[in-house]
Amino acid sequence: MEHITLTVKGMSCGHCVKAVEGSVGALNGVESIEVHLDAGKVEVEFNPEVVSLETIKETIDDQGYEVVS
Ligand SMILES: [Cu+2]
Repeated sequence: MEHITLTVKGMSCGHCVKAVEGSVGALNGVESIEVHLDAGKVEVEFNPEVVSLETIKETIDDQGYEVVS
């Protein structure tokens, strides 16, 4: 299991939190996701053998937010 913290731009309210948590949380291989709205951080625990970091980033991107790092 891998644990990463991403910096994500554009999240501003509870709806954004739900959009990111819901979409990433629905991915196969994602064990847990937590959005820290004030800090603009997204913490993800995932199994890299099942889902790639690239897929996680793209999923956040597809929701309309920008993964900065
Ligand atoms: Cu929002």
